[in-house]
Amino acid sequence: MKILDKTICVLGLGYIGLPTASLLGTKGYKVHGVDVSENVVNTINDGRIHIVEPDLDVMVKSAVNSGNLKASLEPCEADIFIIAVPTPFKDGKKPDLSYVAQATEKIAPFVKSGNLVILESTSPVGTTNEVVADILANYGLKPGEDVFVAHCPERVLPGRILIELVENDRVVGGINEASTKVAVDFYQEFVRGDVLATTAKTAEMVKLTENSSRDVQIAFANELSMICESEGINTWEVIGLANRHPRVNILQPGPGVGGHCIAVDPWFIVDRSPDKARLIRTAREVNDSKPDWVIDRVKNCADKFKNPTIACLGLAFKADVDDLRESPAFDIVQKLKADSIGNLLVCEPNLKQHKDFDLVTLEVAIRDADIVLLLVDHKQFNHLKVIDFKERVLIDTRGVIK
Ligand code: SAJ
Repeated sequence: MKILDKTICVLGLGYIGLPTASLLGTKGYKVHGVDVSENVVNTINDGRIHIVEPDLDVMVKSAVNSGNLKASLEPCEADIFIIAVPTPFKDGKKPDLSYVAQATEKIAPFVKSGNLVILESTSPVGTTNEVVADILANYGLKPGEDVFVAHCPERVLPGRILIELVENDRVVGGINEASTKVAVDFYQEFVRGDVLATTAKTAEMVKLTENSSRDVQIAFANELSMICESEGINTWEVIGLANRHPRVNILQPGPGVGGHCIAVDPWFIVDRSPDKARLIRTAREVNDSKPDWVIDRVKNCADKFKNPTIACLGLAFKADVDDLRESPAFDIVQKLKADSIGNLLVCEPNLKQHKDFDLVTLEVAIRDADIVLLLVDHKQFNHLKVIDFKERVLIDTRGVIK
């Protein structure tokens, strides 16, 4: 079958589903995107986007205008179904697979013999078989025989999604060999990186391993920053010099680890192997403790003033995105507000407004501040120099201010 004849139904039009759907639309597939939010569906059908991601607006507009991308609240029949819904955790850091289950239930009545169902959401080991394939089987389908089912975890970095969707290598694991083959053939049609075949369980573990590895490495940097601070040493200088060793490559400390991936996925490993995943759990705990450490530093500084004005620079979970999910910066500012620590001036250049804060410009925030708390290394803050701050107290959690 030629690309132009293939129809694709993408479940979830968020940070992964929308870029994937629009990319496939611009490649010539007929894409039917599904989301639970009417607002998201209407925005996309108008050729607009509801998230901040470089160049995504142009791609969505082009895919919608060509007639290849349509958004809807309901799925329809298709050759390929891609599930790209959230997999957060619930109480007790237990994986919440309800969105995956609901999405599978939703498509199941439309899945026919010969179709391919792909789970792209980052998922605990076993999900592709025990949730997706099992639900399809409940609808009378025979996963692996008449319907192909595979996991192909998304690996794109927010801020570079459209580049990485095409350039990154992809790991594809089916519930059986036939499923792997059909899914590999599909990804090879639009991925320029290598498409690497394995099993569904291995693909699930690979994705969790990637993010846990990054979490452990960032925890090392964060722990180091707390040690260096108590020694009166500049952590960024230490890391910069240590990284001049040919076999040392330490990541950067920050106010904590945020986002919906790295702060979440390691718990999926801990949940299944609580006795063995000791380092992975500790890394999560170190990274989760960092926001409170930053808050204590702010409180110590604030005690030296009478109702100080505190400029909080950045709310997003990382540089140059508007995403506040699991953001340590946002948590810190919320807690300062809840504890009535100073008069807060919040600057987040990637958001026009926020319901909890009256956002101000960088100039206003710095002009009126006694304490400047830099939380995110957005490009708008990169030019800042210590000399710009005169007698203000600086707390730079990202090592940005030169
Ligand atoms: N961070 C640091 N120090 C660093 C690097 C990052 O504190 O040296 C912080 C960031 O500020 C942020 C958090 O870590 O709060 C996560 O940011 P990130 O840029 O490391 O990763 P994400 O969450 O945007 O995307 C990750 C990526 N995974 C890896 O790099 C292994 C991406 O490829 C995945 O597709 C994505 O998770 C995902 O969706 O799982």
